[in-house]
Amino acid sequence: LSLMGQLRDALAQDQLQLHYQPKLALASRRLDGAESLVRWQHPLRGTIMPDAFIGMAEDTGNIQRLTRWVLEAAIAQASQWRVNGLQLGMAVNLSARDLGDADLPRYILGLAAMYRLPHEQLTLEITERAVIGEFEAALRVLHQLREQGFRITIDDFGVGQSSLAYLHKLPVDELKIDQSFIKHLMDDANDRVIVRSIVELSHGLGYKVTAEGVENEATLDYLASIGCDHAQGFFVARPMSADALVQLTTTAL
Ligand code: G
Ligand code: G
Ligand code: G
Ligand code: MN
Ligand code: NA
Repeated sequence: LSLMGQLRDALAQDQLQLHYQPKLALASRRLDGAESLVRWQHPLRGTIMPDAFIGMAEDTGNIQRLTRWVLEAAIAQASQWRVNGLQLGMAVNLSARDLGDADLPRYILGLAAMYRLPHEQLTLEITERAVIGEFEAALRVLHQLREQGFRITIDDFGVGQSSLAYLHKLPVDELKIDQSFIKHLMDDANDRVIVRSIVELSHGLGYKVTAEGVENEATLDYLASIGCDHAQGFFVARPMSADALVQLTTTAL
């Protein structure tokens, strides 16, 4: 049986699992959130990473079920942390197809109510690509989510076919600078110009800004010095289990 055929079973048989990558607030140097990243624990092939099956899920009509599974698992986890006294924002990646699901806002609203999660603690990460296709429909979904107090982030900012002309038309709370601009930041003056400009653009439009792919301390310090709000990356922490994340946030950094 192809992987495609097995994805449906994976959903039914609880073979999916979430890892969480912490997010560091640069002003306070505190971990104050996490991004959920899905993995498929395949009984024979071991761990399969999302790049190998998200596109497939989109092509085979399984993405709606997959996204809804991820949303419920992530919201349940954030709610659990909250009950245990840990205030951490939770970010969930949406795929391009998800914004064509007109019922998504109602589904998310239902989960937030069921798990008693304050809406501002949930962030939906979308890529620029996601809003280009069915622009009007995507815009409706995003507006409904944001009106309910959920947060919207543009993920991988700077590498999509984004147009600055429509950026300000999107209901957005945050830009996440793509890791390709961050990786060589301390060796590449041009990347520093680009990153400083994105930080200024974000703040000028009233958005927060996160840098992803931070792999060393010099980069972290530089980002803090230019007023970037949050950082994510292997230097801060790798994606990890929920338990490992709790350990990390409760021990001093
Ligand atoms: O750590 P990593 O290999 O997990 O992530 C690879 C890619 O898969 C990233 O672009 C990430 O946004 C995407 N991804 C991870 N988890 C999910 C998910 O639950 N849904 C969607 N649509 N994409 C995800
Ligand atoms: O009452 P209910 O279980 O639906 O609320 C769950 C949580 O979501 C509560 O903590 C409540 O404060 C929050 N919440 C409910 N509706 C909204 C809303 O419209 N906006 C925001 N920001 N939070 C809401
Ligand atoms: O597209 P998105 O930003 O959602 O995907 C995050 C992806 O980036 C995941 O695959 C995650 O494991 C990976 N990632 C997170 N931090 C780093 C980092 O510091 N370096 C590298 N190379 N990858 C990272
Ligand atoms: Mn992301
Ligand atoms: Na990203």
